[in-house]
Amino acid sequence: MTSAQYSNNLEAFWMPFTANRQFKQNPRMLVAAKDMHYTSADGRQILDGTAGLWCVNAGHGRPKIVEAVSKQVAELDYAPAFQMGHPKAFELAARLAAMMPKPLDHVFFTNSGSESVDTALKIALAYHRAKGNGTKYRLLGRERGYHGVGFGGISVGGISGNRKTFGTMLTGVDHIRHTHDLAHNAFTRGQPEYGADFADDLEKVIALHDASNIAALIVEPVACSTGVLVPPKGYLKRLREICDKHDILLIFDEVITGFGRLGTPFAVDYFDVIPDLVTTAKGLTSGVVPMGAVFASSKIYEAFMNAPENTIELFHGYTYSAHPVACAAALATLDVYAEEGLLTRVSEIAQYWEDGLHSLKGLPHVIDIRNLGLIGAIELEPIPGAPTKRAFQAFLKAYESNLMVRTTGDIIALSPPLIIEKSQIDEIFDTLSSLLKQID
Ligand code: PXG
Repeated sequence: MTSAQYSNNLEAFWMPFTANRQFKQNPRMLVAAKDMHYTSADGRQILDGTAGLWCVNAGHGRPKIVEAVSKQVAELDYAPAFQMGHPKAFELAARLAAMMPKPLDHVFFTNSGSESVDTALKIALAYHRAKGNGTKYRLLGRERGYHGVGFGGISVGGISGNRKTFGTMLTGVDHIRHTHDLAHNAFTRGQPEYGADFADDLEKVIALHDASNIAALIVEPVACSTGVLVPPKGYLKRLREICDKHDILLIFDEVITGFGRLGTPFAVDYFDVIPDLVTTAKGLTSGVVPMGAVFASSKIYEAFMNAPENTIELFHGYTYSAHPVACAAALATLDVYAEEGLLTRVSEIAQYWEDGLHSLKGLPHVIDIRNLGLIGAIELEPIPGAPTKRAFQAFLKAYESNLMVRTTGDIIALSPPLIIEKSQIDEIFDTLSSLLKQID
């Protein structure tokens, strides 16, 4: 068979998180990408309203990153990271550590957000054990949280569809309540005033299990995949205080909020709350090569450094941890971010984004609009008896109208590359405004 014949055969690829049969009847194929646009197989320019899957923060096809990756493949294609090293891994870790507030100054490399989450959960358990607190084995997450698809991530995650068919998952896990409150907070711009007290649910869960049995709480600073739930003012600070009081590690999952999405390098900076561990991926390489990184505080790293010097301190890592090509992509991505001020650029356009997004209030089916930084969500009233159908129609119509959006449930989610221009923000909301008037 020729390569064209192979690519016309859609059967073999079992697509992730996709309605396979529906897609294969009417495929949406992307063949190229540059800056803010994809090119579809039928030759259209599609405005990327989602930075791929929330990852292409620097925009597509950036020459500096392309060049760094090409050069690296030729120079050092692979090097083991177990008991061996290569310079770019250390350079990248040092640069990343310098970007994070102290004391988050150590970096463990992974290949995805899911692996970053599993890594952080394992470090949390092993940390307490290293400190002589081995009974602290329980892990806490939050309802509606998304922490990837590993068994650790779905266990602490709170999205029922991602959990219900996978057996018992991790045991010893519990969840605090989510922060969504349509009755009080519908159409709030930015962070809601109401709801800091939702954090007190953590005290309830601690009272139930006892702090002596709890290792860590993981939350997304802004819960994105579930449909963008913005934390109420004061909520994250309160979680930090409660964790401190009970010697529970706080993990921020910044797989989406990391690398400029909120107008600061990390959500840690935006909310001025410093967790013990931070998980990242996506924007680290602007999606060009898979890579994740877990930031750990010096307190955690030092707790592992007490065993005899010739022993491995943490029995964890991946064949591709600190892969040279991923490191080269990340270093070039950080250069692009720095040269173009992209990690703070969103602070300049966030108001324009918010105004455009909230101009959709009052259109048919719209029951809530939420935003923070360069993230937006439009929640639609579900069609009775057919949840998700209305938003999926919007997704298809948007694609026909040369705009890529994401939908989850009946929520349209937006997170374009950080290089977006005001005219392109207008284009996104003009397209959505006209299609919302057209769908059933
Ligand atoms: N944590 C968070 C907060 C995430 O958003 C992961 C972990 C897992 O990352 P990996 O690299 O293993 O996929 C994510 C991923 C969507 C969408 O449209 C979101 C993600 C992935 C794909 C689609 O909401 N988030």
